[in-house]
Amino acid sequence: MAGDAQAAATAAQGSPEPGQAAGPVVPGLPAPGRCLVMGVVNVTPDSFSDGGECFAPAAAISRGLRLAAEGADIIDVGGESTRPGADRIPAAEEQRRVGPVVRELAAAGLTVSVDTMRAAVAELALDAGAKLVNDVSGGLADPAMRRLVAAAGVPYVVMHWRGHSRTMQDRARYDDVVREVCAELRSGVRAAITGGVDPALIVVDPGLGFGKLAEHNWALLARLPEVSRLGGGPPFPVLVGASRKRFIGRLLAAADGTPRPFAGSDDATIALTALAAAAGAWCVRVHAVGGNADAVRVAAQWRLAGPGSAARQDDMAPERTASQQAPDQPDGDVPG
Ligand code: PMM
Repeated sequence: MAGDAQAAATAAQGSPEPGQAAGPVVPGLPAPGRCLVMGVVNVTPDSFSDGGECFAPAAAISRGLRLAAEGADIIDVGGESTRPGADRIPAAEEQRRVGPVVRELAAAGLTVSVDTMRAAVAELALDAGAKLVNDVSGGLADPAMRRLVAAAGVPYVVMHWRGHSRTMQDRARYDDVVREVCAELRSGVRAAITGGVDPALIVVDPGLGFGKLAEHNWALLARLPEVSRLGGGPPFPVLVGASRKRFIGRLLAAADGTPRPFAGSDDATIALTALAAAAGAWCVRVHAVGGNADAVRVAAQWRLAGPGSAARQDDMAPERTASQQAPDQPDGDVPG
């Protein structure tokens, strides 16, 4: 039962930090009573934002340990670049990249998630000690993924996704981005639940930058409570991955229009973290942890002090139960 599972998870992971309001809880993961911070370790030569820095396993492991020391609650290890235009790599190469890093970080006692679209990679990572599967394709890239996650009984991030990186920006066409992303996420969540995944273990993610233009990302960020409820229904925990994405660099462009480089957008990421956490986000996925770890604490205090506190109707307060079924709103005429 989700109620029991959530209570057990909270007990296992410790009580909320002093003075913190309860937030969404995902069984088996840390539950400090505030928005979680997920630190990114990309074991790739060519990622979006930090490509190449952690390609060697030793560098990736020490990055993960450092991010945890700086306050990351979860370390997200990925071996395949998802930057726009990227080509896929073979599954065996992805396994070779993430396996040793996940194993070492999990052995050091960290909560590790694996960022992969492939069931075979997720399986290897779970065997190596990962506790969460972060699937940017939301179950669309590999038909075996939902079965694997259901059998493993681990938390599962269903991200909004319309296709692989090579062509995803061609699909950045929406009439009403929030409505369409919610509807498409609803289909992914429903498929996961139909495939046997416990609804209490599902996290949703609007997929910022994946088949989206800047205006789409901003609309989704400004309406996170609707994303959490997939347009109208009980809330799911929401993961937000805005860190170092191009739409932030464009916002901060120089007078001549040159986008701000990735590393120069960390302060803006911290601002977004505070806003997302204050709106009730469950977790933020970030590259530079320190300032974001401070921001989620500021946001928790902000929520605690605000009118109605964590029970506000307009946000993502925890009211889900295991009896929650697949959301049943119609998908409408959303393009596939
Ligand atoms: N973004 C990237 C990779 N993985 N996972 C989730 N759940 N959400 C995201 O927004 C997300 C992700 C791409 O960013 P990176 O290359 O900077 O890691």
